[in-house]
Amino acid sequence: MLTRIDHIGIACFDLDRTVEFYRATYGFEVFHSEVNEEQGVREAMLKINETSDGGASYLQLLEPTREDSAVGKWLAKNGEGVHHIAFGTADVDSAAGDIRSKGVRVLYDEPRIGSMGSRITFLHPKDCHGVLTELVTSAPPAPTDH
Ligand code: MC0
Repeated sequence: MLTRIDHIGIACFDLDRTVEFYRATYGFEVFHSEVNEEQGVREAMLKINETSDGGASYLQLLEPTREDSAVGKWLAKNGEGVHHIAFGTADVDSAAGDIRSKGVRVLYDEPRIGSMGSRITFLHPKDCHGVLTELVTSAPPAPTDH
């Protein structure tokens, strides 16, 4: 059902400086960046590796776009660091339903739009031993011209 670590979300105060740290220290380059206004984040995805399910694993660097966003509130309380983990699945609706049936709070009634057009939902950290946990179904690859 859950077939990979899709990403690890890392909260930071300054996205550009944090991207530069990961580039200079480890050689990781930005694969994709975007602003997600609904989530209140500016983000950079650093691809670490492809995975055997056809997906990939990323580090996701997150800078809040507003103080009252989830990441803004978390940063004010905790400072920089790992904010959440995300598991990849081919079917986020099914995975969320299955996990909800086990008594874990799923935060959204319907998945929302995440990085790179993915569909995402979150599990409450208090039901997951303190770890904010995200479920992700990647967007299908864009059709290629032949
Ligand atoms: C909050 N808590 C956490 C936490 N955030 N614990 C572990 N990890 C986190 N990241 C804990 C707090 O310490 C607090 O515990 C309790 O949960 C309630 O937190 P709060 O500060 O009062 O905040 P709430 O309740 O308003 O919101 C917490 C909640 C929220 C998890 C429901 O952050 C949320 O809806 N998160 C999901 C969306 C999200 O995180 N978006 C940003 C990434 P105590 O013990 O003090 O009561 S967007 C993203 O990642 C997208 C773009 C993508 O992947 O594509």
